[in-house]
Amino acid sequence: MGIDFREIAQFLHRAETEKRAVERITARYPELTVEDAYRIQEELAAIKQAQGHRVIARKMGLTSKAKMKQMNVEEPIHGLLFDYMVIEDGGVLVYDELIHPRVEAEIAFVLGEDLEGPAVTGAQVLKATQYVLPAIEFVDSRYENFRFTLADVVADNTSSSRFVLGSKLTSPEGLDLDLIGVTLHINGEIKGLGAGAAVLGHPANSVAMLANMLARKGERLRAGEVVLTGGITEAIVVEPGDVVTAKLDQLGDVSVVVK
Ligand code: 0L1
Ligand code: MG
Repeated sequence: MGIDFREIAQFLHRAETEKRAVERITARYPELTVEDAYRIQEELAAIKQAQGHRVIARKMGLTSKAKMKQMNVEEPIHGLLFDYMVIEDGGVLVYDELIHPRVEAEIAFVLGEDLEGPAVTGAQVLKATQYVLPAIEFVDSRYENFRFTLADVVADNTSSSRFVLGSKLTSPEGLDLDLIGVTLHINGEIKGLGAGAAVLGHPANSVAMLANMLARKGERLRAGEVVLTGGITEAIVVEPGDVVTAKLDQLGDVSVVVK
């Protein structure tokens, strides 16, 4: 008998709603492929949508060379961000709603035009982009100790949990997004830093890759979509009481309080 993708999606959904870390699914199903994992991610999305949640953004993950090397993978991954995951700039992350959150600083894109793969380039992305803005992402793997294979993390909707978008919208025209400096502060102390180039050489390449990956299943990115392009800093553990701020050169700041 084949693997029951729906049952695995329900298992991961329960782990998220019950805030309980679980054993990675590939311990049970070592034969699970990344393709299977995207099918599980789709089932998980269907469960959330059936409960009334809406997809409001997409994300790319594992977009830095360091993270790809660490995971021994050659390709980043993509996931979906839902309405219940958004926190307003300056708002509150309720720690008890999550399992063991970690924070990343990112650049988000808002598209002004559709993008359809399979051969979208970073230059085309920049032409199609209306705005870029600073973003914070909290990843919260549903797996014990953040230990997983590529298939596990894809099935787990790429550890998506909460995200914050900055309030300043900037046209990408004339900006070198690869050279944008980023610092991630916790309680006023710099805990991570980097530049836009940490994301596949240029964050626009991340959006291009997403459009090209979606083309494999006959999907495209649409005008108005928001895409978080991937962590520029490493993911840092947060605790209740932390004030988290990401500062992005020319793009502005975005912050959130952990309670
Ligand atoms: O957003 C990301 O780059 C993370 C993807 C999943 C890996 C993790 O949970 O750290
Ligand atoms: Mg991320």
